[in-house]
Amino acid sequence: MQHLKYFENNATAVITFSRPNALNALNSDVFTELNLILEKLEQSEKIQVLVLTGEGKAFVAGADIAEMKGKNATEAAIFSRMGHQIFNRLEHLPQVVIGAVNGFALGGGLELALACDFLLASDKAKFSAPEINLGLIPGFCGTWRLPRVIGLNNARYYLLTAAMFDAAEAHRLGLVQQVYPPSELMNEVMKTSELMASKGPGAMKALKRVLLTGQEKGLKDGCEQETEEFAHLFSGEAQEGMQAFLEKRPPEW
Ligand code: CO8
Repeated sequence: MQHLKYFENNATAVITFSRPNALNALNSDVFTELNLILEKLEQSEKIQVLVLTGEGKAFVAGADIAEMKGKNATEAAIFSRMGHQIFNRLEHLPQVVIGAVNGFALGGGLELALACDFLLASDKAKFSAPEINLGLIPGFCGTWRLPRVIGLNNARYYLLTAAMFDAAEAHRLGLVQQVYPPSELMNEVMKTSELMASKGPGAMKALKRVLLTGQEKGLKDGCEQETEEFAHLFSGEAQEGMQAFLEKRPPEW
C-alpha cells in the first residue's frame, strides 16, 4: 500500500489516509487501495470495527484536484461512479465504521466521513463542501447523504455557501457525535471501539443492515427487515444475552 496505512488491534482495524503532501486527497490509486482493503474486511469475522483517520493536518481534503483537472466528462463520470461504489461498499460493511476526523474533511473527504456510521472528531477538525468554489458539485453521494445527516436546509446552506465550519458546529449539526482534544482523539476512538466489540456481534451487524434498509428503502421495508432480523437473533446470540442479564454476568458471545 502506497497511500493507506493499515493495522489491526484485536477486533479493530485502522486505515490511515496518508498522502500528507496533498492533504490526503483522494485519487484513483487511493480508491484502488481502499477497495482492496474493504474487499478483505467484508470477509473478516475477526474485525468488528473499522476506524478511518488521516495523517497530518487533514482527514481527507477532498478529491485530488490535480488529477480531476485533466478529466473530460466521461472520465469524470467514471471517477464519480468509482467513488459511489466504494463509499457504498464502506457504508454497507458488516463492521461498524468510525470516522476519526483529525483535521480537514473537505469535499470528497466530507463525503467519505458521511459514509461512516458515526464521527468522533478532534476540536481542530474543519469541515466544508467547497465544490461550488471550483464550479463543481459533490460527486461521491454527498448530495444524498448530507441532507439526511444534517437536514435539508443546513445542507443547502453549507453546499451553496461552501462555508467552512468547525468541530463544535459539526457537533451542533449532528454530523459529529463527540469532540475531543487532538491528543486524546485516537485513545477515545479505541475506547469506543473496544466498547462496541463487547456488544452482541450478530446484533451489531443486524442493526447496521436494518438502519440502512430504512434509510434507503423507507418505512415499510425497514420495519419488515427489522422484524426478520429481530426474530433471527432469537435463534442465536439473543438467548445468551438475555440469560447473562438474568444471571447477572457478562455475556459470552
Ligand atoms: N487535491 C489536490 N491537492 C490538494 C488538495 C486537493 N483536494 N488539497 C490540498 N492539496 C495540496 C495543495 O495543493 C498543496 O500542495 P503543494 O504543497 O504542492 O502546493 C498541499 O496540498 C498543501 O495544501 P495548502 O498549501 O493549500 O495547505 P493550507 O494549509 O494552506 O490550506 C486547505 C489547506 C484550506 C485545505 C487548502 O489546501 C484547500 O482549500 N484545499 C482544497 C480543498 C478542496 O477544494 N477540496 C474539494 C475538492 S473537490 C471534491 O472533493 C469533489 C469530490 C467529488 C468528485 C467527483 C468526481 C468527478
